[in-house]
Amino acid sequence: MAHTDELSTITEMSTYHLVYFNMRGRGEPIRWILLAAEVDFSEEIINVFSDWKDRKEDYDWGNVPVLMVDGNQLHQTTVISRYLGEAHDMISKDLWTVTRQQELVEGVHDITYILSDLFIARLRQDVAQQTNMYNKAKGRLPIIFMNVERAITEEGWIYSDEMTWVDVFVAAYFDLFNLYYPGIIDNYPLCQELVTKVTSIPKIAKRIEERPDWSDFETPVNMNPEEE
Ligand SMILES: N[C@@H](CCC(=O)N[C@@H](CS)C(=O)NCC(=O)O)C(=O)O
Repeated sequence: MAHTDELSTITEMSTYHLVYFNMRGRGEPIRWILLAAEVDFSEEIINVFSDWKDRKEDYDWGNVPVLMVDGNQLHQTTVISRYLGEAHDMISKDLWTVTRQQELVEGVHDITYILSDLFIARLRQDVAQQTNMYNKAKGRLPIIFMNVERAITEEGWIYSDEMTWVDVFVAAYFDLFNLYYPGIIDNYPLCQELVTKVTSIPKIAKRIEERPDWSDFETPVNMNPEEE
């Protein structure tokens, strides 16, 4: 992955400010990549229920996460994550490998749209829609785990012999998915091992230990209306 010396110098000196809700959600993979890269960053936590309506228009795309890079807004979870990976040399080097990695990243990230529909339905007490989304995600997750399982190399990383941002991104989401659907990762030993390795990175382990409890919006409690 070629980037010029000039660009590398700029990114090494960049300041990062992550803006997200009082949730794990799409903020968590970005936080974990920042922590794995061992770079300084500040954070702004917006309360989704009380403060978001007054803040939404501050952001070019009207949503978060936003990574402020030297004061510039960067949007889109997977783009922010890839940018940080490139800027801090947590990337594979050839085009086909990074493309296959991105394929998995997008496949994993797609689930977030189903989960957010589920949480919105739960908030609206729309039981039919919540059940539908719960089952949709549940049906989709094994496909995701299976594809990642197949992509993990003997060294234990995704299409790579060393850790990249993709491993951190995927592990952050797998950690969340396994909390939402307990035990869903159990059939995928390589995925489990990947999560264990990433969550053992000291700064990430500390984040997991200290992170706030779930917000009401995204809590795993009462995910499945049929179980209540
Ligand atoms: N494609 C965007 C989706 C961002 C998104 O929908 N964010 C949600 C929070 S996770 C949001 O800002 N919701 C509030 C709103 O749209 O008003 C990404 O991947 O970052």
